[in-house]
Amino acid sequence: MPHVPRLDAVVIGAGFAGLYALHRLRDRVGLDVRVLEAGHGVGGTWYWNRYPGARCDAESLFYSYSFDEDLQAEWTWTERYASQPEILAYAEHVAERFDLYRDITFGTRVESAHFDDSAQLWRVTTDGGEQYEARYLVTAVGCLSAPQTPDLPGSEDFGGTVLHTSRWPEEGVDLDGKRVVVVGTGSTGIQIVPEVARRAAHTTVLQRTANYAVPSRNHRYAEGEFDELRADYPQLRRAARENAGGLPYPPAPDTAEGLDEQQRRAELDERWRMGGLAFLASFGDALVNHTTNDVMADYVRERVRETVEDPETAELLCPDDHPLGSKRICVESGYHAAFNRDDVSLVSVRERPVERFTSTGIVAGGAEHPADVVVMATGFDAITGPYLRMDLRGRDGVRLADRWEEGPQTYLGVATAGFPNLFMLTGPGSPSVLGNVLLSIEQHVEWVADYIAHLEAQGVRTTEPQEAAEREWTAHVAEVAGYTVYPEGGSWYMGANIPGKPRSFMPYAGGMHLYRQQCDDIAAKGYPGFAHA
Ligand code: N01
Repeated sequence: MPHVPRLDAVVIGAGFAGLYALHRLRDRVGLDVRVLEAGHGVGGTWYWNRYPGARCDAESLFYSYSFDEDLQAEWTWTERYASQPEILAYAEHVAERFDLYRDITFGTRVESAHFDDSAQLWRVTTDGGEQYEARYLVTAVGCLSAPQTPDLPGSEDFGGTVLHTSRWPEEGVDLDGKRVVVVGTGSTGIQIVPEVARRAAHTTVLQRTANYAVPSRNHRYAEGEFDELRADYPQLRRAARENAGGLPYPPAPDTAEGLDEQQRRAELDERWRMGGLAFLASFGDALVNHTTNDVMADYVRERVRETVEDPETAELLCPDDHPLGSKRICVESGYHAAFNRDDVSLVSVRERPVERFTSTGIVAGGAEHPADVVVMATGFDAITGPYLRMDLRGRDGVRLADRWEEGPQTYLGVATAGFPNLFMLTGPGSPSVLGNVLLSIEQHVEWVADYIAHLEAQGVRTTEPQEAAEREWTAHVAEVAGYTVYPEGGSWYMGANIPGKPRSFMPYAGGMHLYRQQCDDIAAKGYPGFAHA
């Protein structure tokens, strides 16, 4: 019989959530923890997404851990928006600094986790056949970690290279002088296109949906600039925690309604000048009032037409079928301007889709596009995908895929009924991706670790949500989303990018600050809504 390690907790994933969960559960709560990670290093999304141009669209100042004063005092970011290599280096630094590596097993993908009712344990099996037993299962699997590639006929005949952006090889890809086709114009496509255009002989961009993209205004920090910003950390971190998106941009008018054209423009010009996601916060009701939303959308379209020289291309790049922000807004550095190059072409695949590969290219928009490299910037089976691609089974062998057949159901986005001692970090029904995800991660890890410490102190063996509490929370998540424009975008937030996936707005849109209050309130009251045994 192979030896099966018995642990207090198995954590799946060594991204920012998994790293902090390991630190908190091991070093604060005192548990014996093992992290199982599919990649060969820490960093999660920043380990996998190595494509040219990959960087964070939240400012480095906010997209970093706040839990340790010395860490934040000593780490220096070099750019306003950190690039993938810099964020990866930060994750590695954190893993070293808190001595995390010794409890992480790399190159190990969890294939299944089954709850054993009689032993009251999770039995975890990996792709290498190893097994683990643990009292707690903590999923730090990320929201955007299950890549989605369209299933196109003819791929076996294609003589070139096909790559999904989130599986970009560590050694890079030689794009110099190549004919490159990029499929997809979400945040990833919008980041990679200018980089590809700089190197390729010809770049063809296949666009199904034009997305709202605002300029990043990224820059390298000048000498001493970051030190000055960092000096404000106590206040900035407080402000982030009190903010709906965890990104405390300067205060904005409540609405564009009732303002005259000049006042609206002044606000939008200022936000455009600031760059980045601050634009989404130009008016307080941007995501709940169509009048405001239309004003902002018109402004973005106007700026696209100003930037892109060819009027037909400019029109194609103007988003026109969803409210601004209902699909994740993109942050660009030279995306629109790239279409002013002679060697970059835009092809709409809205009416005539991407059909198939040939031996020399790809057929899309009714024509064949010769290609040496096809880049699939086609996104992810978001939020629930990473869960449902594993074989997760709770009490009585019930499969999570069956429980969530009509969409995810959770209590606080942290736990799901029938799956005892399973804690999801940034799970469906939590704010997760709707803002500064690192702050979401910290809040989740701290809340879960405190709860586990409570369970340990009380001698509780298992906890799971009561079905009524879960129903109520799931209905609340849908109700809050219903007040916003979010459900109107055919987005990955809604599961709309995956054929056959149930449509429901998966993140909690009520704001990170209010979510935090609700979680704290539940903890203060002794965790109502959970059943302890
Ligand atoms: O994925 P997406 P992503 N034929 O799903 C198109 C985060 N992120 O990797 O919109 C043709 O947004 C699809 O078209 P449509 C961020 O949260 C952050 O870009 O479905 N096209 C769409 O254009 C982001 O939102 C950062 O009509 C097809 C694109 O592929 C999330 O990750 C950077 C197609 C997919 O866009 C996901 O972004 C990068 C097909 N068969 C990502 N299938 C930063 O921090 C799909 N598409 C900056």
